[in-house]
Amino acid sequence: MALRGLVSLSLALVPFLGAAGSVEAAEGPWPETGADLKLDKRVDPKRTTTDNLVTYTYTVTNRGPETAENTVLTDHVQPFISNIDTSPSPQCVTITVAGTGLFRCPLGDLAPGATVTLKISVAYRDPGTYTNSASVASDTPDPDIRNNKDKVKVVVGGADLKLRKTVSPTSTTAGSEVTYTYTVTNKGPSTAQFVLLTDTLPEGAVQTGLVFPPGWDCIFDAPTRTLQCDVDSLAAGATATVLLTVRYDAPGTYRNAAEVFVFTADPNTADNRDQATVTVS
Ligand SMILES: [Ca+2]
Ligand SMILES: [Ca+2]
Repeated sequence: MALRGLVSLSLALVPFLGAAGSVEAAEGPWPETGADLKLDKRVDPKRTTTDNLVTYTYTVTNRGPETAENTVLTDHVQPFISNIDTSPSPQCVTITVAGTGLFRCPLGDLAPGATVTLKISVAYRDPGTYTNSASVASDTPDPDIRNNKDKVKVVVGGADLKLRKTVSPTSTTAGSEVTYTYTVTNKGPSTAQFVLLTDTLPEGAVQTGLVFPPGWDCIFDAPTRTLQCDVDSLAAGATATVLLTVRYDAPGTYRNAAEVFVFTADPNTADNRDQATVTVS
């Protein structure tokens, strides 16, 4: 399912009053005064790929003993999301500044023992490691601010394509055939969508053969000496090999680079290009 650029915010406010004392009892004595807010933040899944939703879950607990007045949850899950739907909850005000994902959720007054759970689902467009920290605060003094923040990390992978180009033999005589081998590997972790391999050979190259895998579409344009191959998708871990046979009728050193492009975000484009050299005598 294509979720590129899609971000949804769904907030489920679940007040849970009265019973938290027994739930929290194992964590030690409660403070004498103020309102000890506690935030727990989770993300699921912790590893994902571009365009797939990850869900952040926030659990805010008032460990008491007093009511936490004007409690506010803030987070910055960003700057990697393009849009946030603020409609599901009027209690949460989303602030989007130049594509950032700052948001704040006023939770009102939280009674001692109250727990509120919120969920936010986002899709990341770009691969990377995203660490973000949320915090909770109120107008009531908090005897222990160490538990008011929580941060999580999510790793978003793309499709890291690698191209290797070789030529055999590397030296030959004028009019003899040489074969270029293009090996395209998807190092993952996502499926690569819309892969394009292109190579414009040096002047003088005359194509004599072309072999490519099932599912691929390859053409060699003689006037521009350009090879173009594409495939709709290449699974993570998959390798495809294209063989192009040419001859050079004039002596010389022929060197050029081929390149592979992919619609899915590639976290490392340095290995998307490779060159080969053939010497013709
Ligand atoms: Ca606290
Ligand atoms: Ca790459």
